[in-house]
Amino acid sequence: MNLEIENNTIVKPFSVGWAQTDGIMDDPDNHVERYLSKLTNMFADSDAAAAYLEEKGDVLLYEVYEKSIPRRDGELQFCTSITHPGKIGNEYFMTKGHFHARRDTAEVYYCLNGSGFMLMEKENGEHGLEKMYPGRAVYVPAYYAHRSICTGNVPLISLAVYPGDAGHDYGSIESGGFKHIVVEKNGKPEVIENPRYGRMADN
Ligand code: M6P
Ligand code: ZN
Repeated sequence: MNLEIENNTIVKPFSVGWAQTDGIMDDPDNHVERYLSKLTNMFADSDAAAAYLEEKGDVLLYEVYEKSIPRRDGELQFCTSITHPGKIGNEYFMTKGHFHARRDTAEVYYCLNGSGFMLMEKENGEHGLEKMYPGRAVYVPAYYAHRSICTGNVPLISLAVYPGDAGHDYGSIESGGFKHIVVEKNGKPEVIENPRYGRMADN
């Protein structure tokens, strides 16, 4: 991508529609799909992830519809995030999760459908877990990595808005993971310590 051209792009006023129940944007510039086969290692029980793939085949964990907005200070990125229902072992389907490359940038998620959690963790271990359900908005402060987790039977759909130049940093999450995970226990979601914290990249 040529950043110089991108940074000089003039954004004209526009609007876009998307269905509240399935989160599909009418006219997206980009549609990202994340499948289990590429993400087995992000689950605490990666053996259960491999077994799931073997038994049921590949499955779409989550997807994102977004408009192309210049990645510069002053603009706002916005997209819909759709996390599908399901579990690997007892851990719910979720997004990869990321820090913002520019750490001093926040994000707002407004839940449109489904139910679940937003897990937020700072590099120093401080964390927050907020419930997501229709009509609820979550504020992810600057310096917090964040991940959407779907704990219901239908997709968790949110609108996300964040600074134009925030960027995504997946590195430390891919290698170390989040300190906490959300699992089903006695039929209900529960947050526990991640048994593979710090060594998610190991097999
Ligand atoms: C939300 C936003 C996006 C993000 C997406 C998927 O829609 O936060 O910026 O890309 O969720 O999450 P991830 O990038 O962690 O896979
Ligand atoms: Zn973000």
